[in-house]
Amino acid sequence: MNTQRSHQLFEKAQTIIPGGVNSPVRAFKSVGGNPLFIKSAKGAYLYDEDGNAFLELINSWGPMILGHAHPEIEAAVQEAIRGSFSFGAPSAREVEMAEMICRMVPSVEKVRMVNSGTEATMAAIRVARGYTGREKIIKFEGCYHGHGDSFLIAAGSGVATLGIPDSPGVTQGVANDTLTAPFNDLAAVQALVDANQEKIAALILEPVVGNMGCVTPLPGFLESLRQLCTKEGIVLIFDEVMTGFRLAPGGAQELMNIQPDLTTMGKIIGGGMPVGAYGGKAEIMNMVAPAGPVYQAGTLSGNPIAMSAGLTMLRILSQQTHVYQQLEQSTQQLAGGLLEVMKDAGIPASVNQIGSMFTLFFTDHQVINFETAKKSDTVRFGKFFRAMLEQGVYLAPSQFESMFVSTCIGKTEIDKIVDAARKSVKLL
Ligand code: HOZ
Repeated sequence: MNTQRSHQLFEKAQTIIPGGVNSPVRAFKSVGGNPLFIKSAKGAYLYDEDGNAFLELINSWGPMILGHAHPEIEAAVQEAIRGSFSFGAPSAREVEMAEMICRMVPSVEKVRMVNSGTEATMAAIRVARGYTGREKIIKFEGCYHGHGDSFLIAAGSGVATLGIPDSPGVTQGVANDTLTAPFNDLAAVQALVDANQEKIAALILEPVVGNMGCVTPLPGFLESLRQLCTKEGIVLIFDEVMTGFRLAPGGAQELMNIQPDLTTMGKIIGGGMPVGAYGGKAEIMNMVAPAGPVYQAGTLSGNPIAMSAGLTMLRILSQQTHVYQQLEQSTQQLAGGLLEVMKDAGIPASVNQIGSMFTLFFTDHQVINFETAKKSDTVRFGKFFRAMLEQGVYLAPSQFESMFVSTCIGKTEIDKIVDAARKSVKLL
């Protein structure tokens, strides 16, 4: 495969951008080789600067549920652009977006738009602290909630990929206020709560984790967390940046029938454009300025172009709910096909899959938390990643990320990916 132009761009980028990329996982550090520079994408395919085409399973880390450059979303953006790019003042589309989110997400009564999932989670814990008058938060090892200081303790995703334990630059005070427990371990959460009575403002988690690879909650885990938080006056925050609108129209909370107090959302509500939001019970959201004393603001929040893209995608998803069944079926087939390839080749592997999210772990242990995810053979994953790339399939460049399937992945694409895997395992 000719990657000369990508190679040149990476050489240059490293001299002027830290590590040559604007987000660490993209650097391919844990899988080896140099990152490809993407020129465009359409449907199920990415096209790089050298003209190579890749069937892809990242979908911008979630939002491209309908595939890249969906014609209706493209048209909505073009239409919006004619009315300028940013107002820094309220617009009707923001009201429409808030109505749409409140209608689709069961627990959200009021919502505030921001510009990324990171902003959403940072604001959500500030609001929870303001509401409860408490300072500590609980998060789970391997759950990633963006790069806010409080969340870089035992964070999954890029931090795990690069083997960075906890980031320098996070103060001891912040670290002291962040308590961590293993995912799916209720006893550990109970112990933290018992040891910190009346001190815990919020418990935040990805209800289905995407950032240590895809990890699902064990039966009863979310229900027990809900009960515990209600009993102890702790604000339960679901980070649905990846799962919101993807696992069901109302996200993981609809699928699993659990109502958090606050929900954080991200790129999906921008149809892939830079957007985030946090919302939940009106009583808690009324703490946010100017309704209440907790400050949070942003010139680009509710940006008209991003609102148009996101609204169009959410409208399609809320009207065509059959897509969720289609996504579930195609993802099951794809994940099942890949697992079979590994079994046939005698390679230890396991798959976690829910809706259109899945991870193929190179371990035969069941992966239920970060500890078990780390048992995966990451060197073998790297070889598999590179072999698949050579066959024209672009996987997430880390064992500790979820794959995201779009509606553009049908039988033909699944067969191609499974076939590429059959060829690739010969090189492992
Ligand atoms: N680790 C991020 C997703 N979980 C990667 C985002 C990016 O590189 O764009």
